[in-house]
Amino acid sequence: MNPDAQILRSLRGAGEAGVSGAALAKSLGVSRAAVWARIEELRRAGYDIEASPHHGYRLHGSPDRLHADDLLARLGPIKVIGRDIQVFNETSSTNDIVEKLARDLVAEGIAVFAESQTKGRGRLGRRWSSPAGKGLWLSVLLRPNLAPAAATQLTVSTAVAVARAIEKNTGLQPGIKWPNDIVFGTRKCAGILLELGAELDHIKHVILGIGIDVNILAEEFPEELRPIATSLQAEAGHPIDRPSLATALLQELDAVYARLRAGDFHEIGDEWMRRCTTLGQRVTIRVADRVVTGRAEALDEDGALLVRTEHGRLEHIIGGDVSLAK
Ligand code: BT5
Repeated sequence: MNPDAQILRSLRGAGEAGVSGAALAKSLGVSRAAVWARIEELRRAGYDIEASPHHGYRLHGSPDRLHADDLLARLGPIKVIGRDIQVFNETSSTNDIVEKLARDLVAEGIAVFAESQTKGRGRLGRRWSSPAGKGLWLSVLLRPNLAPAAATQLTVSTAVAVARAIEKNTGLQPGIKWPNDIVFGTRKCAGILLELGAELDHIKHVILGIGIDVNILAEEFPEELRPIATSLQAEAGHPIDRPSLATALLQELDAVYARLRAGDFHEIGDEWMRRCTTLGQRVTIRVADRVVTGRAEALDEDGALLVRTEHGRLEHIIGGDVSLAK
């Protein structure tokens, strides 16, 4: 962990008691003057750090900005996801950045955030609106030991992690609409985009893109999204702290990924079913040029949606757009 992350972790750990410059200097193995210089730099980045002769340094507040060192400092012990973090002010799409990292053979677990994306994308080349400083727009590189057909497990697990993080951090209870929407009622507040690098029988890497609308006011959405989108602030009635939501999200992603690797998808699948607003409904699903209508009955062990059609046949659906049937 680098010095800024260590300083922020010590300050957060110490709370109101504060931590002395001498103690920080000792744990970092640098001079007190060097600690002071880092503290000044953190203050310039918006951290409200008090220095007093009695308490040493105390952290009173942090900026509403994502800061890689601060996220690392907040994360605590994780297994894979969040081992390394990068934050960009602006990029085309965080999935593009992670795609490059994947090609450079970077290890799995790195998470890349951007404060804004100029070409955020959804599935099938759709656009994803990603205004600056108002959401969490991130991508994570994974190298799971899964067959390509089981990739839907990752989408389902990610949806569970996103829902858990939102719940933990805001007290709100979002629903999951199969396969990749996090919703309040009929409005979407988060989406998931999985991009695979795969050979016929195994996945080389997965780029897990997640977009969460955090502090966007209803009237700030582009007009075409207003009827279908919502944000956590709009639902909660107050702004949400993005760095702490980002931390909770990485922790929950790490936890579900650990379960998935241990072969415990059924456990995640059960939680998904409890949170899912699609099950039990009559749905219409567009899969490429096919339309399937029926009752959404369950999820199978690969994360596919099982739909009972009018003719009594059970269809396994592994991707597509779901809408409620009339
Ligand atoms: C998704 O696609 O829901 C996947 C969204 C993934 C976005 C993240 S952000 C970080 C990473 N980098 C990227 O470039 N992408 C990922 P899909 O199910 O195809 O939904 C796309 C549709 O959602 C659009 O056609 C709009 O109707 C709607 N939409 C666009 N922006 C939205 C927003 N900010 N909030 C809610 N809905 C939105």
